[in-house]
Amino acid sequence: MLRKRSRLIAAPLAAVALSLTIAGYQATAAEPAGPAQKAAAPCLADATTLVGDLDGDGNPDKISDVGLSGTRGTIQWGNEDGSFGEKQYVSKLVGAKAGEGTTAQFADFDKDGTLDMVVNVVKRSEGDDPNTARIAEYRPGPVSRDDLSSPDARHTDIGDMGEAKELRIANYGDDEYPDVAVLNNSGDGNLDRSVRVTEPGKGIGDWNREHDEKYGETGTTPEPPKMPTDGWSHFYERCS
Ligand SMILES: [Ca+2]
Ligand SMILES: [Ca+2]
Repeated sequence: MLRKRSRLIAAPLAAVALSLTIAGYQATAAEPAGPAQKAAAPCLADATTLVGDLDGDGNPDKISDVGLSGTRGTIQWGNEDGSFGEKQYVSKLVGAKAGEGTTAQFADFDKDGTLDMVVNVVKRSEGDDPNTARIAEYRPGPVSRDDLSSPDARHTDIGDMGEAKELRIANYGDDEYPDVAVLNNSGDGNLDRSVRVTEPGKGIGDWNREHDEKYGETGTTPEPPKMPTDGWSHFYERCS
């Protein structure tokens, strides 16, 4: 009788010891990997401010786009302690000259966790004929803090067939990849909404007739095409 009782007690004790061992093992495995960790997913501080890592140092940076039209963007680089540096204009960072207009948009277009950018710099036209862009690039992040350059930058055809007046984040096709809408001055008083749809894993694509017929719109200076306004808020949650 006595022996049987002690065995009944021993079994639950062994079970407790085993579960403690498992709990200890799990705690070790769940520990953070250290400073090489990736920055948190991009999020919105408010409707016109995106927070996410753009230069690849793992610290979130702050990108503001008053009006969401890509024309007056600023960047504040993030510090390790979570604070942000001074506001710097995108136009100045990319080296725009006097008389040039800069439009730029930021999002994680290729969904690799680091923010990317699309930038267009063009001498503003004064007559009916649009000017061709001096800089028209898709720059996958990380980009340089000094001049927003990217080793993987490539030419986009934004500004090859007109002058970009606005760049806006758009949602075409309702997938998880942010797209771009361009307010394009095609000359003689015509203003078009020209679209660039993002190709999964590649970033924004070039002009394409099918996309243009589906999502584009033509207009004029007095009656411009409607431009998207939900941009970032469609793809990013508010920061918690
Ligand atoms: Ca950063
Ligand atoms: Ca990216």
